[in-house]
Amino acid sequence: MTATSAAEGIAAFLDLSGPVADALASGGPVVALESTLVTHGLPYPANLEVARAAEEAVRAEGATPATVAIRDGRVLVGLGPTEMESLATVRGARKASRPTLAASLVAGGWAGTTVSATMLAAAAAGIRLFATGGIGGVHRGAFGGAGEATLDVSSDLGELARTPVAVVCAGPKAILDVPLTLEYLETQGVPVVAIGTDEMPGFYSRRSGIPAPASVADEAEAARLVAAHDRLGLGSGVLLCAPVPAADELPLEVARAAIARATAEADAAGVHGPALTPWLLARVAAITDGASIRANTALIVNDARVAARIAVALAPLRPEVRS
Ligand code: PSU
Ligand code: MN
Repeated sequence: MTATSAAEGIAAFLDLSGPVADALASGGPVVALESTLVTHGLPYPANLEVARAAEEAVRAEGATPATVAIRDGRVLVGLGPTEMESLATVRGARKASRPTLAASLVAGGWAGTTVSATMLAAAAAGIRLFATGGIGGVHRGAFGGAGEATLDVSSDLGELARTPVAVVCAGPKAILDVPLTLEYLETQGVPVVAIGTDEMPGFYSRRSGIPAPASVADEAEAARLVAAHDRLGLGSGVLLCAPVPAADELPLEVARAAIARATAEADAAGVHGPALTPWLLARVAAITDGASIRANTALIVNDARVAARIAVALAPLRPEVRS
């Protein structure tokens, strides 16, 4: 049977863990977590540590974590400890996004789900909040500039435009063209909201030097905004941005220099396509002697905590429990 909507189609591939199924059935707060940052974004064992710590941070706030990943043709929503370990250590895991979702399911084995694929799974499962590190966006040079246009724009942006899930991140990844990413999201009708600051959080760094399109004071206000956006039925997501904790940030100048070098090296090496983001993250980690990994880990855990607080505040604002 051909499904008539992504929610209906993906629902047939979902395997919810016991705790996630229970939480959803009772209308409790649930936070989806993605897994490409585990399979492609961070090296072992930092990847396993952050996956566990992000789940712990969600639980500590009274919500249920639901890490999403693909295994053997099924979309798992909620992983047990053994599954988490396999995901973090398996070699050759695929990177599943909207364009590669079908291939990742057909291939068998493990795939990490990117922001776009995780949003699709969350929406199909009835999960409203989702935490990641940094969303994908418009890569530098995507629309030309010094060289030829690459048109490398992450499918994360199209997903935010068409799937009603609120995504908490520490800003678009700093390896991107952040101003163009914000323009693209505005064109696509996606609210971009910074929490507790007027500036866009800069992923590895608290600051970016770029004004945020909108701001809220705290998680409670963010929850009210998400509830209002939901009631409008616009069908799109919301992007909520929380800065990396000060103790673990990369100073903005250090991050900028490392990214400039990594980007030039990627150009020279001809790296492009889905391999580009993981390649740049790994190069920045090497150039900063691992300092970027510490920042990346801290911001992911912080985003999970913030998303859980919003999910808890949102639960009473949304009495209509999905059946
Ligand atoms: N956040 C991180 N590390 C990551 C990612 C997010 O801290 O590796 C992943 C997300 O899964 C996001 C993906 O969707 O990077 C973007 O990849 P691309 O630019 O190829 O669309
Ligand atoms: Mn891309």
